[in-house]
Amino acid sequence: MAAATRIVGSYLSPYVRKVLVCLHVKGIAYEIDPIVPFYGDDGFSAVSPVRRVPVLIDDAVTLADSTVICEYLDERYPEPRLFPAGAALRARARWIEEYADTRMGEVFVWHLFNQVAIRRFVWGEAEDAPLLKRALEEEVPQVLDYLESQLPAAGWLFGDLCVADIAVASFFRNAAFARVGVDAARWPRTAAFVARALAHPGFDGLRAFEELCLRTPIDRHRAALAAAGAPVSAATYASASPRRGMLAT
Ligand SMILES: N[C@@H](CCC(=O)N[C@@H](CS)C(=O)NCC(=O)O)C(=O)O
Repeated sequence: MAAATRIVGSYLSPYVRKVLVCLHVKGIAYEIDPIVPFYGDDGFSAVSPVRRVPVLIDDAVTLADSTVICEYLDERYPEPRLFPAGAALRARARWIEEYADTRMGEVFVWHLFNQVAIRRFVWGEAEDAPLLKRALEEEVPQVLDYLESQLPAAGWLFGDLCVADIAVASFFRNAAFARVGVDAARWPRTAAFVARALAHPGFDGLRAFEELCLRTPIDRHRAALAAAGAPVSAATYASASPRRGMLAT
């Protein structure tokens, strides 16, 4: 029997990863339609009007934003909690999640991963070398400086693993895909936090599927993932040719 919860979106997306780790933490079974968003068909436009992943589809809702999805999961399936208790800690968790989704998204997805992977493999274009250089020399260090001031020396940001920890860690997989690591001599807390988080079973269990996608042509992701045991859905929004995204960043 198909799982009641379907996630639309590639294992290579940090926003999809954030949702998949939250599903793992809550022990919710899901199936996945692992499309790269640019290859979504008209049906994808209907469920994701800005043509972005992840999308969650279940018996009650269709939602096309990772933050909205994680909040929904936390309200519908309350234990274990994805947010700390108390107004101040909850607000701080939301802020760190927002910082990850916006600034880390801009730098780690658009200025790094998009340059070295999406431009080449989806659009057949060369990277924007000045943009990539500025990201590596200025923007990534600026993000790491900020995280170093926020992340704990041990454990998680606000007690138990929460959505803020998961959101931050998710982007470091895309940094790794672009061969960017964290210098532990310069950012020791961040380096240790990332290692700790990515060793969590929620992240570690996705690693083989991510690596498979990295080494497989996009039009074969679905079949390769199914053969490797990923919970691939029978239904798909995949199309054969890509369309440009709708939003600037
Ligand atoms: N705010 C959204 C951002 C999602 C997002 O940017 N997803 C990327 C994949 S990493 C995407 O779908 N990009 C396609 C596009 O921009 O056209 C969320 O948190 O879900």
